[in-house]
Amino acid sequence: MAGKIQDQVQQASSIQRNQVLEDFRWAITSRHASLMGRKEVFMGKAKFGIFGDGKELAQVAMARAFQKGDFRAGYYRDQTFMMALGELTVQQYFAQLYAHTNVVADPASAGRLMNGHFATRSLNEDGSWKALTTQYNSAADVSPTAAQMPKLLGLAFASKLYRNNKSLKDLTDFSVHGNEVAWGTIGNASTSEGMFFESLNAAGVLQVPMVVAVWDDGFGISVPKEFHTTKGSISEALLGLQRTTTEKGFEILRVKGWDYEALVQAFAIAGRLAREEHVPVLLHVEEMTQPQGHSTSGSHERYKSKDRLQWEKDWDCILKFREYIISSGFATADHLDELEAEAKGEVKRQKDAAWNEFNGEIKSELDQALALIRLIAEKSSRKIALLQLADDLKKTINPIRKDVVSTVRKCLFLLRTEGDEIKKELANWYNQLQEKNQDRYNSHLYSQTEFSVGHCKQIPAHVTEDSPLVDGREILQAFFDYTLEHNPRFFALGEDVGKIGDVNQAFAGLQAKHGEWRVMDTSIRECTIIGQGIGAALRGLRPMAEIQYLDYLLYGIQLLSDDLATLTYRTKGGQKAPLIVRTRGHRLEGVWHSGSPMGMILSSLRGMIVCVPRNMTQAAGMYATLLQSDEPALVIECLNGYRLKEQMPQNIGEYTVPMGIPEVLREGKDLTVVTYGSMCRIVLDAASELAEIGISLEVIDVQTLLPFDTQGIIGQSIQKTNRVLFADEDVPGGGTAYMMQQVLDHQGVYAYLDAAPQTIAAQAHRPAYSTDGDYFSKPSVEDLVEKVYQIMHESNPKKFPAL
Ligand SMILES: Cc1ncc(C[n+]2csc(CCOP(=O)(O)OP(=O)(O)O)c2C)c(N)n1
Repeated sequence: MAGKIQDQVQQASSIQRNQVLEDFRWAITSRHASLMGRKEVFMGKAKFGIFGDGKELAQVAMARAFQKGDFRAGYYRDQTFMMALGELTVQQYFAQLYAHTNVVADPASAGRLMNGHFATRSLNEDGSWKALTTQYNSAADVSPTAAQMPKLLGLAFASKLYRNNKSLKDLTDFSVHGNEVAWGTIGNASTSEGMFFESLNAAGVLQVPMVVAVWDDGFGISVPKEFHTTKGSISEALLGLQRTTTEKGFEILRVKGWDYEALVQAFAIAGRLAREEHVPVLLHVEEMTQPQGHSTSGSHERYKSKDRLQWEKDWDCILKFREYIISSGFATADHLDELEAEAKGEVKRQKDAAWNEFNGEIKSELDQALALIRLIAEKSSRKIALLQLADDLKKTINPIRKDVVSTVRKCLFLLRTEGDEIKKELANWYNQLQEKNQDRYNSHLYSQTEFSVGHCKQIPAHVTEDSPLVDGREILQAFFDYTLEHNPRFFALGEDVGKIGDVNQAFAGLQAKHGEWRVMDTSIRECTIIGQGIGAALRGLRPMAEIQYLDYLLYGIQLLSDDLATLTYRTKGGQKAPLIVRTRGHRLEGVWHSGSPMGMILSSLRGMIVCVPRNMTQAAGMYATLLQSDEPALVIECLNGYRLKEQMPQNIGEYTVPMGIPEVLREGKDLTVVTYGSMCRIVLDAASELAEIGISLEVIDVQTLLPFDTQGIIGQSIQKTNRVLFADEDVPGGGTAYMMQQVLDHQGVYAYLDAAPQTIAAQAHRPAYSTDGDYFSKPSVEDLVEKVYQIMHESNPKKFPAL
């Protein structure tokens, strides 16, 4: 018996020794990756570098507490953590540094992002979900500091839902009883951002399993922490969040970034509290260092004192780890030196492999280009110039794709007057290469799988004469009721969405009917409402996040733009977050309750679907389409449409409205007006008035702005009317300019136009208050009538004399 216990003790201590040495190996591997990474940038082999040196020890500790099914949402310092988990090889790390566009070489971003942007792949190649509970997961990083926080909240919130919403219990690929922890990392300076505070407060309120580790190295680039944080310490500043024996809140832990044992213990405690009790934890890791400074963009000698630089050397976490290992008797200095030499050799080997693969692809393209140019040169009258271009290309040091393509394009330009026979081969090769480059650099803005909106089933709304006339909001209410019943993954959240069923009553009674885990209230925090939705959508749920009024989308637009809209693109189809953002806008009064900032939306949300339904029947059909697909979307309902009467379709919940297909609301022959949303009614009223004086308008509702008229319906209309006016209530140069550009650039209508294409929009300022304010700020029926009349007058002044 005694022998057995002895064995167990020995086994335990050998496991511990293995663990410590394994952690040392990852820490030192990661350190050498950082050191070599910086050199690669200075040798001109990579454009920029930001590294995780000085933060290694905390990350091996975090990796120990991280379990399958868990999610990380962090930032650019986390290479050690990803390596220790086995989710990032050194070769992949360098592939990203070089911007290798192959998704196998760089599975996180396919060369689309700066180095240090980590992600695991949640999706199979066909866009279907992998079993997330059987893998380690990292949400895809973004560069804006603290923008990882709102989705971190959502990732943690998903566990809360999976634990409490019994109808989700079969979704075991996504959660096992909501036991998954969402682990966040953030730099100390970035905790000054509003998103950080908003996310922490929400996590405390919601009591979600979220661990936030703050990597505190005392600086935010050059600015010391006293300038960033009250009392110079985020854990001090946030003491009010600390839970007590009687009140829920956060657990706040502080630990030094060089203290291995304390780190392992702290992360283990944090993980347990979050996982078992759903208590959020703030883990403030202090006394971290930055041996090579912030990034390759500058040197920290410029702003750190000599004393500080010396302190950073003395308290380097790897140095301290070595001391700890030796003093605890886990290994001798010689043994650690050996391990380090091995790790260094391995980093070099993998770095070289990454470079050879990256460079090899380019070199092969370069060689092919050179061979073709030289061949053609022999037959061409521009021989000397072509050979010169080829020679210049050959001499380029560390050539990149741009060098090859730009040389080939110059050659083709030189060859423009020569026959096809001479240049055909080069031109064909170039076209094929450009197809590949399109895929490398410009693909996956939207889903390229069967889960895209384009693949959704089209089912028309079934309305008969007997279909009852109801308030528009009742159509939405019936739709949401149906969807809550039929789709267990669907839930809605937002300010006033739960108890009263949103301020316009589309969810009225649905919380009482379907429960608080399906239809829920949030506090006033647009940014993290969206983050909550993004995080939950990343974990297989179908959230509908409500922004009470379109004007307040501004609080969330940064996150939508930087995170949600770029997600498919920046992971090259590796992750998806099918979040629907629901809001209402257009046509009320005053600066903050009537906006229609479509230009802002259209410019910043490429990568999302943007729907602008003219009524609630269309809105419900659009929601049905979106819920069939996996693409993120913004739907802007008409604020003045909830009480207007519409006929209730018999197949509510099932009919769909296709994306990118405009609808001709009124046929006409003199002029096409292209519009959407609330403006449809104004344009239709104007059309009726104009009909009385013999002007026939064709009125088109575009229905969705992204995608835009994928079948060229507007162009066909212009071929008939030969005149076009784009109308909306955004500022001039906003939504109307976008629509005009889409039609002119993509629909070849120039030759059919008898009059200059024109726009009519609101005044350039935000609208004035009250009905009069609306009338004088936004396009009215009279404005429309006069504008159209003016265009017709220019065509036929006799028939339509000047006003
Ligand atoms: C919203 C935003 N503002 C500014 C930057 C530029 N920037 C990148 S890193 C950084 C400092 C971050 O410091 P800290 O959070 O302490 O993290 P550390 O780099 O020290 O680990 C700044 C200002 C950014 N990426 N995003």
